[in-house]
Amino acid sequence: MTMDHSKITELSAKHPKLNVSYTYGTAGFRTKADVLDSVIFRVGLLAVLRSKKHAGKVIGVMITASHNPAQDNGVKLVEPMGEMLAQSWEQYATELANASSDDALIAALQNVVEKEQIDLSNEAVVIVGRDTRPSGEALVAALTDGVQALGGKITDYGLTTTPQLHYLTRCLNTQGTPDAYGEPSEQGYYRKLAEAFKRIVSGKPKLSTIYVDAANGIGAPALHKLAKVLTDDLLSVQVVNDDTATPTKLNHQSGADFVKVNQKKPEGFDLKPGMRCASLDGDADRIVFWYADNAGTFKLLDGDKIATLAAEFIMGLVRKAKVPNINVGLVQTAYANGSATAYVKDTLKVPVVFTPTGVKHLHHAAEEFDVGAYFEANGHGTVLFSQQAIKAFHSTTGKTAEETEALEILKALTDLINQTVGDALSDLLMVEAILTSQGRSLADWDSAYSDLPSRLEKVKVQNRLNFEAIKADTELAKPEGLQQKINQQVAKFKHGRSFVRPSGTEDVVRVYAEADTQENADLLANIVCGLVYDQYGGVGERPAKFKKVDQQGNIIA
Ligand code: 16G
Ligand code: MG
Repeated sequence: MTMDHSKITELSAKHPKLNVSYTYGTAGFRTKADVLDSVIFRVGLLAVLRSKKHAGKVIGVMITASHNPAQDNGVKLVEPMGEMLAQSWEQYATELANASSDDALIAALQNVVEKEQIDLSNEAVVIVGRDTRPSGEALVAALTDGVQALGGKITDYGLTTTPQLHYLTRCLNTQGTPDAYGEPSEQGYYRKLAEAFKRIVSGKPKLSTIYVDAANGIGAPALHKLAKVLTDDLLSVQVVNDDTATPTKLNHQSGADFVKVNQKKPEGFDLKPGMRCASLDGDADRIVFWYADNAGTFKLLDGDKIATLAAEFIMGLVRKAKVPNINVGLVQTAYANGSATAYVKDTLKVPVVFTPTGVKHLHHAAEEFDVGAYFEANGHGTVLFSQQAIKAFHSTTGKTAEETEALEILKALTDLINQTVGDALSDLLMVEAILTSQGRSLADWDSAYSDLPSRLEKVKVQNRLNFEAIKADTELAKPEGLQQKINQQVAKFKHGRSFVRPSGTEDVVRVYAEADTQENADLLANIVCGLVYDQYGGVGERPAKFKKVDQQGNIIA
């Protein structure tokens, strides 16, 4: 069987390539929505090939730009078991997106078919979901053309959160098998989570209301629906920032990214001591928690705090249930707070593995453990259970009431926690289930360890690809000399740590700094930003707060 070149050409003509160059990066393709039409069409073509490569298994496509502003959009491919696209295929995605003519496009497709030895007579099935961005619908139409140009079938699931689309993909591919993951529908997703949550919290006193900032995105309607299925007696949720009808409000002064980066509450909250709050991002795959302490000071519980809460709780259950040979591990990135890493290693005595930024890296590292918790500080993460662990939980019989209860909770957690990708709704219920079980407040959870003050900045540079991060993003191999200069500055600060890496989602380099006080963390960040801007190709207006450093490393302004 061969590809129908005339059909590809005919449909491709509806989606002309613009004079823009595209890269399938950490978060798939992500840029201004108005330059994405041809890219999404071509992703449709690639999704068909990926499905054929997997002998007709369903491939997921999610159209979202997460926490980016409303005018952006993007696309990510999802593998049959719900993971992110295999890294070896990212290059094909980039090649297809940049093919400058129909002939080049067909040649690029042919190249994938040959290199991957794809049997074109296989079926191809693609599903698509999108977030609430106004550009989403037209992009789904472009994707549909791409899928049909190669003879694939496509089902549009409409508005979904990113993790729901991952869930649906896995459910469809495992339906009717011993690995069946759940009912492949949005309601099936809510029912699965609600039922698992109930198994953990029933009979325990309900916590006070949790106020969830949904960033005016898809998480808002999803959470409203989940709350309905959960019923009031299990969890009291109030959804704030749920205006999805006003596109400009999406992620505006709200959402997990806003709260984490600015370390302050989002719009729409009259924050009082004792209130329990959380923020989702625009596609509901991140969550952070926050509250005001008795003095009214804003306090953030980020991905690191979620990871340590989960790891500690699950480890305790495994011990109580006396399930043998279960190793628990935690995966972090360079953005993990130094205190979090120390707490995990020294207090919890759980091994920590570091990977570069980006879920695909963390996810695979977590799969190496029986119970692998991975969280980025920004709130994206989940806990993975190996098949062996799940089997062990089911085949172990508790000898005491305590053992039996621990086993029941472990089993429920394997259903409650999304096994495909970090999921804000699932993580919300996981945290609430743990806190309910422990009868614990946010402040008490927070007291496990104190974060070192930190600062995250970004610098616009001529070419961020001149910056090459190594050692799980903790150091730079390029540009020449910069790492030594950073080291020289870091050495001057107590508990100092700083690293620079090129962003995978924005045309900037990111600068992270940590130190003993907020003032020092800010100062270190501004010194490193100044170094990058002044000596390594900064562009645009120079922020006044960036420090100037002479060749000896002394601050001169
Ligand atoms: C994307 C990644 C996230 C990462 C972030 C880094 C996924 C699903 N998301 O949002 O894991 O933390 O990019 O962004 O992989 P940056 O490269 O711009 O700093
Ligand atoms: Mg997101």
